Amino acid sequence: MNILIERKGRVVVVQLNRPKALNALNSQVMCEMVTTLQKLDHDPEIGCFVITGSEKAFAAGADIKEMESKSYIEMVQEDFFAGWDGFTSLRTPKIAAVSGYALGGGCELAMMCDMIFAAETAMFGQPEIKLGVIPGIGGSQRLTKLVGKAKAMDMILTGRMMNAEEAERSGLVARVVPTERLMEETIEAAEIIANYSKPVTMVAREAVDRALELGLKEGILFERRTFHALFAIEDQKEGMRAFIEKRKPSFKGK
Ligand code: CO8
Repeated sequence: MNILIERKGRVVVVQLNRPKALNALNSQVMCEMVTTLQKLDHDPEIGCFVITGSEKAFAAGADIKEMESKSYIEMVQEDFFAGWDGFTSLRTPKIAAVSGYALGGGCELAMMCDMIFAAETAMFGQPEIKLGVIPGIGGSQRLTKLVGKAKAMDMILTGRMMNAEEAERSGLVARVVPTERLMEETIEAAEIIANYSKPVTMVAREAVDRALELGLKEGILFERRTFHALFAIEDQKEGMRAFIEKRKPSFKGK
Protein backbone atom coordinates (compact mmCIF):
# COMPACT_ATOMS: atom_id res chain seq x y z
CA MET A 1 0.00 0.00 0.00
CA ASN A 2 1.17 3.51 -0.83
CA ILE A 3 -0.95 4.94 1.95
CA LEU A 4 -1.46 3.89 5.57
CA ILE A 5 -4.86 4.27 7.16
CA GLU A 6 -5.46 4.59 10.88
CA ARG A 7 -8.80 5.11 12.52
CA LYS A 8 -8.85 7.11 15.77
CA GLY A 9 -12.45 7.17 16.95
CA ARG A 10 -14.38 9.35 14.53
CA VAL A 11 -11.20 10.53 12.77
CA VAL A 12 -9.38 8.75 9.95
CA VAL A 13 -5.69 9.53 9.46
CA VAL A 14 -4.24 8.83 6.02
CA GLN A 15 -0.47 8.80 5.83
CA LEU A 16 1.31 8.92 2.49
CA ASN A 17 3.76 6.03 2.48
CA ARG A 18 6.41 6.34 -0.21
CA PRO A 19 9.29 7.50 1.99
CA LYS A 20 12.03 6.68 -0.55
CA ALA A 21 10.36 8.97 -3.10
CA LEU A 22 9.50 11.66 -0.52
CA ASN A 23 5.86 10.66 -0.94
CA ALA A 24 5.77 11.64 -4.62
CA LEU A 25 2.19 11.29 -5.80
CA ASN A 26 1.78 8.71 -8.53
CA SER A 27 -1.39 7.26 -10.03
CA GLN A 28 -1.46 4.43 -7.46
CA VAL A 29 -1.39 6.86 -4.54
CA MET A 30 -4.20 8.78 -6.17
CA CYS A 31 -6.32 5.64 -6.75
CA GLU A 32 -5.74 4.23 -3.25
CA MET A 33 -6.46 7.56 -1.58
CA VAL A 34 -9.59 8.35 -3.58
CA THR A 35 -11.09 4.83 -3.45
CA THR A 36 -10.47 4.46 0.29
CA LEU A 37 -11.78 7.88 1.24
CA GLN A 38 -14.81 7.71 -1.04
CA LYS A 39 -15.98 4.64 0.90
CA LEU A 40 -15.40 6.31 4.27
CA ASP A 41 -16.98 9.56 3.13
CA HIS A 42 -20.44 7.99 3.42
CA ASP A 43 -19.81 6.54 6.88
CA PRO A 44 -21.77 8.60 9.43
CA GLU A 45 -19.35 7.43 12.15
CA ILE A 46 -16.41 9.17 10.44
CA GLY A 47 -16.40 12.93 10.97
CA CYS A 48 -12.99 14.14 9.75
CA PHE A 49 -10.03 13.04 7.62
CA VAL A 50 -6.43 14.00 8.37
CA ILE A 51 -3.97 13.71 5.47
CA THR A 52 -0.30 13.63 6.34
CA GLY A 53 3.13 12.53 5.15
CA SER A 54 6.45 12.02 6.91
CA GLU A 55 8.49 14.45 8.96
CA LYS A 56 10.73 15.19 5.93
CA ALA A 57 8.02 15.43 3.29
CA PHE A 58 4.27 15.80 3.15
CA ALA A 59 4.73 15.13 -0.58
CA ALA A 60 7.48 16.36 -2.92
CA GLY A 61 5.09 16.63 -5.85
CA ALA A 62 3.58 14.50 -8.55
CA ASP A 63 5.87 11.61 -9.45
CA ILE A 64 8.25 13.06 -12.02
CA LYS A 65 9.52 9.57 -12.94
CA GLU A 66 5.97 8.44 -13.82
CA MET A 67 5.23 11.53 -15.93
CA GLU A 68 8.55 12.26 -17.59
CA SER A 69 8.19 10.15 -20.76
CA LYS A 70 4.48 10.62 -21.40
CA SER A 71 3.34 12.13 -24.68
CA TYR A 72 0.77 14.87 -25.07
CA ILE A 73 -1.82 12.43 -26.42
CA GLU A 74 -1.32 10.05 -23.46
CA MET A 75 -1.80 12.91 -21.02
CA VAL A 76 -5.00 13.96 -22.76
CA GLN A 77 -6.42 10.47 -23.28
CA GLU A 78 -5.73 9.43 -19.69
CA ASP A 79 -6.88 12.89 -18.55
CA PHE A 80 -3.83 12.55 -16.34
CA PHE A 81 -4.54 13.14 -12.65
CA ALA A 82 -8.20 14.09 -13.20
CA GLY A 83 -8.86 11.35 -10.63
CA TRP A 84 -7.91 13.86 -7.92
CA ASP A 85 -11.30 15.48 -8.58
CA GLY A 86 -12.64 12.51 -6.58
CA PHE A 87 -10.63 13.81 -3.62
CA THR A 88 -11.93 17.37 -3.89
CA SER A 89 -15.51 16.15 -4.05
CA LEU A 90 -15.27 14.30 -0.71
CA ARG A 91 -17.74 15.93 1.67
CA THR A 92 -16.19 14.93 5.00
CA PRO A 93 -13.97 17.75 6.37
CA LYS A 94 -10.26 17.18 5.64
CA ILE A 95 -7.20 18.67 7.34
CA ALA A 96 -3.71 18.47 5.83
CA ALA A 97 -1.00 18.05 8.47
CA VAL A 98 2.15 19.21 6.69
CA SER A 99 5.70 18.66 7.86
CA GLY A 100 8.68 19.20 5.56
CA TYR A 101 8.22 19.57 1.81
CA ALA A 102 4.81 20.22 0.26
CA LEU A 103 5.87 20.89 -3.31
CA GLY A 104 4.05 20.89 -6.63
CA GLY A 105 1.29 18.27 -6.42
CA GLY A 106 2.06 18.01 -2.67
CA CYS A 107 1.20 21.66 -2.13
CA GLU A 108 -1.83 21.18 -4.39
CA LEU A 109 -3.01 18.17 -2.36
CA ALA A 110 -2.67 20.19 0.86
CA MET A 111 -4.72 22.99 -0.74
CA MET A 112 -7.42 20.48 -1.75
CA CYS A 113 -7.99 19.91 1.97
CA ASP A 114 -10.26 22.25 3.92
CA MET A 115 -7.37 23.61 5.95
CA ILE A 116 -3.67 23.14 6.45
CA PHE A 117 -1.87 22.75 9.77
CA ALA A 118 1.88 23.17 9.30
CA ALA A 119 4.86 22.12 11.35
CA GLU A 120 7.47 24.86 11.79
CA THR A 121 9.63 22.93 9.30
CA ALA A 122 7.03 22.94 6.51
CA MET A 123 8.06 24.30 3.12
CA PHE A 124 5.48 25.03 0.43
CA GLY A 125 6.21 25.53 -3.23
CA GLN A 126 5.04 25.20 -6.82
CA PRO A 127 8.42 24.51 -8.46
CA GLU A 128 7.00 23.07 -11.72
CA ILE A 129 8.53 25.94 -13.73
CA LYS A 130 11.94 24.40 -13.04
CA LEU A 131 10.77 21.21 -14.78
CA GLY A 132 9.45 22.99 -17.86
CA VAL A 133 5.78 22.77 -16.86
CA ILE A 134 3.24 24.62 -14.72
CA PRO A 135 1.11 23.43 -11.76
CA GLY A 136 -1.41 20.86 -12.99
CA ILE A 137 -3.65 19.85 -10.08
CA GLY A 138 -5.12 23.24 -9.35
CA GLY A 139 -2.06 25.10 -8.02
CA SER A 140 -2.33 28.17 -10.24
CA GLN A 141 -5.99 28.55 -9.26
CA ARG A 142 -6.14 27.56 -5.58
CA LEU A 143 -2.86 29.21 -4.56
CA THR A 144 -3.98 32.47 -6.19
CA LYS A 145 -7.36 32.35 -4.42
CA LEU A 146 -5.66 31.64 -1.09
CA VAL A 147 -2.62 33.94 -1.10
CA GLY A 148 -3.50 36.47 -3.83
CA LYS A 149 -1.92 37.23 -7.20
CA ALA A 150 1.32 38.79 -5.95
CA LYS A 151 2.52 35.83 -3.88
CA ALA A 152 1.12 33.24 -6.31
CA MET A 153 2.98 34.81 -9.25
CA ASP A 154 6.15 35.02 -7.18
CA MET A 155 5.98 31.34 -6.22
CA ILE A 156 4.85 29.97 -9.57
CA LEU A 157 7.18 32.06 -11.74
CA THR A 158 10.33 31.80 -9.61
CA GLY A 159 9.64 28.34 -8.15
CA ARG A 160 10.78 29.53 -4.72
CA MET A 161 9.55 27.92 -1.52
CA MET A 162 7.58 29.58 1.26
CA ASN A 163 8.29 28.60 4.85
CA ALA A 164 5.57 27.89 7.41
CA GLU A 165 5.65 31.35 8.94
CA GLU A 166 5.24 33.09 5.55
CA ALA A 167 2.56 30.57 4.56
CA GLU A 168 0.54 31.37 7.68
CA ARG A 169 1.01 35.12 7.20
CA SER A 170 -0.14 34.77 3.57
CA GLY A 171 -3.32 32.85 4.39
CA LEU A 172 -2.25 29.46 3.02
CA VAL A 173 -1.97 27.83 6.43
CA ALA A 174 -4.45 27.84 9.32
CA ARG A 175 -1.99 27.08 12.15
CA VAL A 176 1.75 26.64 12.57
CA VAL A 177 2.71 24.30 15.39
CA PRO A 178 5.95 22.87 16.78
CA THR A 179 6.93 19.87 14.65
CA GLU A 180 6.63 17.36 17.50
CA ARG A 181 3.07 18.59 18.24
CA LEU A 182 1.81 18.53 14.64
CA MET A 183 -0.15 15.28 14.73
CA GLU A 184 -1.43 15.77 18.26
CA GLU A 185 -2.77 19.24 17.55
CA THR A 186 -4.22 18.28 14.15
CA ILE A 187 -5.99 15.23 15.57
CA GLU A 188 -7.33 17.31 18.46
CA ALA A 189 -8.87 19.75 15.97
CA ALA A 190 -10.12 16.86 13.82
CA GLU A 191 -11.82 15.31 16.87
CA ILE A 192 -13.53 18.59 17.69
CA ILE A 193 -14.89 18.76 14.14
CA ALA A 194 -15.81 15.05 14.09
CA ASN A 195 -17.89 15.40 17.25
CA TYR A 196 -20.15 18.04 15.73
CA SER A 197 -23.08 17.05 13.53
CA LYS A 198 -21.69 15.61 10.29
CA PRO A 199 -24.45 16.98 8.04
CA VAL A 200 -23.65 20.41 9.50
CA THR A 201 -19.86 20.26 9.13
CA MET A 202 -20.36 19.03 5.56
CA VAL A 203 -22.42 22.06 4.59
CA ALA A 204 -20.31 24.49 6.65
CA ARG A 205 -17.27 23.66 4.51
CA GLU A 206 -19.36 23.87 1.35
CA ALA A 207 -20.52 27.35 2.36
CA VAL A 208 -16.94 28.52 2.95
CA ASP A 209 -15.87 27.08 -0.42
CA ARG A 210 -18.66 29.00 -2.14
CA ALA A 211 -16.88 32.21 -1.02
CA LEU A 212 -14.03 31.31 -3.39
CA GLU A 213 -16.34 30.47 -6.27
CA LEU A 214 -19.37 32.77 -6.20
CA GLY A 215 -20.02 36.51 -6.06
CA LEU A 216 -20.95 37.90 -2.60
CA LYS A 217 -24.69 38.09 -3.31
CA GLU A 218 -24.97 34.50 -4.55
CA GLY A 219 -22.67 33.28 -1.77
CA ILE A 220 -24.79 34.92 0.91
CA LEU A 221 -27.96 33.50 -0.63
CA PHE A 222 -26.37 30.01 -0.64
CA GLU A 223 -25.44 30.46 3.02
CA ARG A 224 -28.89 31.71 4.04
CA ARG A 225 -30.78 28.94 2.25
CA THR A 226 -28.40 26.35 3.75
CA PHE A 227 -28.95 27.88 7.19
CA HIS A 228 -32.73 27.64 6.70
CA ALA A 229 -32.41 24.02 5.57
CA LEU A 230 -30.59 23.05 8.78
CA PHE A 231 -33.84 23.66 10.67
CA ALA A 232 -35.03 20.42 9.10
CA ILE A 233 -32.52 18.33 11.05
CA GLU A 234 -32.72 17.02 14.61
CA ASP A 235 -29.21 18.20 15.48
CA GLN A 236 -30.28 21.85 15.12
CA LYS A 237 -33.01 21.27 17.71
CA GLU A 238 -30.59 19.35 19.94
CA GLY A 239 -27.83 21.99 19.67
CA MET A 240 -30.11 24.90 20.51
CA ARG A 241 -32.05 23.01 23.21
CA ALA A 242 -28.79 21.93 24.88
CA PHE A 243 -27.62 25.57 24.97
CA ILE A 244 -30.86 26.67 26.64
CA GLU A 245 -30.79 23.75 29.09
CA LYS A 246 -27.11 24.51 29.86
CA ARG A 247 -25.85 21.02 28.94
CA LYS A 248 -23.54 19.51 26.33
CA PRO A 249 -25.33 18.67 23.07
CA SER A 250 -25.41 15.09 21.88
CA PHE A 251 -25.43 15.20 18.10
CA LYS A 252 -26.81 12.22 16.19
CA GLY A 253 -25.81 13.24 12.67
CA LYS A 254 -29.39 13.62 11.54
N1 CO8 B 1 8.92 12.64 -8.17
C1 CO8 B 1 9.64 11.50 -8.14
N2 CO8 B 1 10.65 11.27 -7.29
C2 CO8 B 1 10.95 12.23 -6.42
C3 CO8 B 1 10.24 13.45 -6.37
C4 CO8 B 1 9.17 13.64 -7.29
N3 CO8 B 1 8.43 14.74 -7.30
N4 CO8 B 1 10.78 14.22 -5.40
C5 CO8 B 1 11.78 13.50 -4.84
N5 CO8 B 1 11.88 12.30 -5.46
C6 CO8 B 1 12.82 11.23 -5.18
C7 CO8 B 1 14.23 11.56 -5.72
O1 CO8 B 1 14.31 11.27 -7.08
C8 CO8 B 1 15.09 10.68 -4.85
O2 CO8 B 1 15.01 9.37 -5.35
P1 CO8 B 1 16.39 8.52 -5.62
O3 CO8 B 1 16.94 8.31 -4.25
O4 CO8 B 1 15.89 7.28 -6.27
O5 CO8 B 1 17.26 9.38 -6.46
C9 CO8 B 1 14.36 10.69 -3.50
O6 CO8 B 1 13.02 11.10 -3.79
C10 CO8 B 1 14.96 11.67 -2.52
O7 CO8 B 1 15.01 12.94 -3.13
P2 CO8 B 1 16.32 13.86 -3.14
O8 CO8 B 1 17.55 13.02 -3.15
O9 CO8 B 1 16.16 14.85 -4.23
O10 CO8 B 1 16.18 14.55 -1.69
P3 CO8 B 1 16.75 15.96 -1.23
O11 CO8 B 1 16.55 16.01 0.24
O12 CO8 B 1 18.13 16.17 -1.77
O13 CO8 B 1 15.80 17.06 -1.94
C11 CO8 B 1 13.67 17.98 -2.66
C12 CO8 B 1 14.45 17.16 -1.60
C13 CO8 B 1 14.16 19.43 -2.64
C14 CO8 B 1 12.20 17.93 -2.29
C15 CO8 B 1 13.93 17.38 -4.06
O14 CO8 B 1 13.68 15.98 -4.01
C16 CO8 B 1 13.06 17.94 -5.14
O15 CO8 B 1 13.31 19.05 -5.61
N6 CO8 B 1 12.02 17.18 -5.60
C17 CO8 B 1 11.18 17.55 -6.70
C18 CO8 B 1 10.21 18.65 -6.31
C19 CO8 B 1 9.36 19.03 -7.50
O16 CO8 B 1 9.84 19.49 -8.51
N7 CO8 B 1 8.03 18.84 -7.37
C20 CO8 B 1 7.10 19.13 -8.41
C21 CO8 B 1 6.84 17.89 -9.22
S1 CO8 B 1 5.84 18.22 -10.65
C22 CO8 B 1 4.28 18.35 -10.04
O17 CO8 B 1 4.02 18.14 -8.89
C23 CO8 B 1 3.25 18.73 -11.03
C24 CO8 B 1 1.89 18.33 -10.56
C25 CO8 B 1 0.93 18.44 -11.67
C26 CO8 B 1 0.72 17.16 -12.44
C27 CO8 B 1 -0.65 17.16 -13.03
C28 CO8 B 1 -0.68 16.58 -14.38
C29 CO8 B 1 -1.97 16.88 -15.08
